[in-house]
Amino acid sequence: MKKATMVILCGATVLLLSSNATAVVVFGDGGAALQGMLHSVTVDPVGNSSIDVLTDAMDDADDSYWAVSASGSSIATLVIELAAVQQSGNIFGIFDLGNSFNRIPLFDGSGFFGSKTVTILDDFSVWVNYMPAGNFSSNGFGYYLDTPAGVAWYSDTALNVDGMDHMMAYQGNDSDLLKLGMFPVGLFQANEYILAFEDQRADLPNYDDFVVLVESVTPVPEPTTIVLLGLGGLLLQKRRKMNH
Ligand SMILES: [Ca+2]
Ligand SMILES: [Ca+2]
Ligand SMILES: [Ca+2]
Repeated sequence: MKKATMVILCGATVLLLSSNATAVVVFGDGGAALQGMLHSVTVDPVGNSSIDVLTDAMDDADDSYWAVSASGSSIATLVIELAAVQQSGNIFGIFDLGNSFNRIPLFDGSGFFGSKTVTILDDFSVWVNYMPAGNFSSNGFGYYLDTPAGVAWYSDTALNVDGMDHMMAYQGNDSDLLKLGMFPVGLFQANEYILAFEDQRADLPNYDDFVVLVESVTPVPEPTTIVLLGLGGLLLQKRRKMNH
């Protein structure tokens, strides 16, 4: 058992060194549980997802914050479908990009399948299934999983008490056909993402505790990235001015 874990870790290190473009994630189980879950919801190719949970995960820096991608409408709506819950008691929801304490719960884990429609209006009021649910400071948001242990895990790893990545995100590949619970079969489109959470405080997670499919969203840069880019731009301008 120990030997197998070592091999996975070594493999990951080698891959990290050889390629910066490929996101490599260390799973405690080599990705078996989550990969099996994706296989089980894939109807074409039947039982064989073409998403590789190890190599197709988004970079952790890119999966922290999101916005609704629907265009040409002042009403921005995303749909979240529950794919799998391992343990009830977890609460999944979205939080304000500007304030991680400002959270809106969406699923409480009591049901195994369900769908919620989230709408963010021009005034950044947030509506769930067309009922008022709260107010954000922008149209940017992150995802969180609150656990019965009293610890919440965020898509922004910097907010996690153990400093570890608790959410994997996989973008639709425009080819696989998925069937989630009672929902009709649908193409896993490029504006759809599967989010997979790990609810334990563990060094080697398997990300199979809460899995949802989110539709009509697009990742946005982390605030720190924006700030750094802004600072870089200012410094560049200053340098240019000094040269003139
Ligand atoms: Ca992540
Ligand atoms: Ca992240
Ligand atoms: Ca787990």
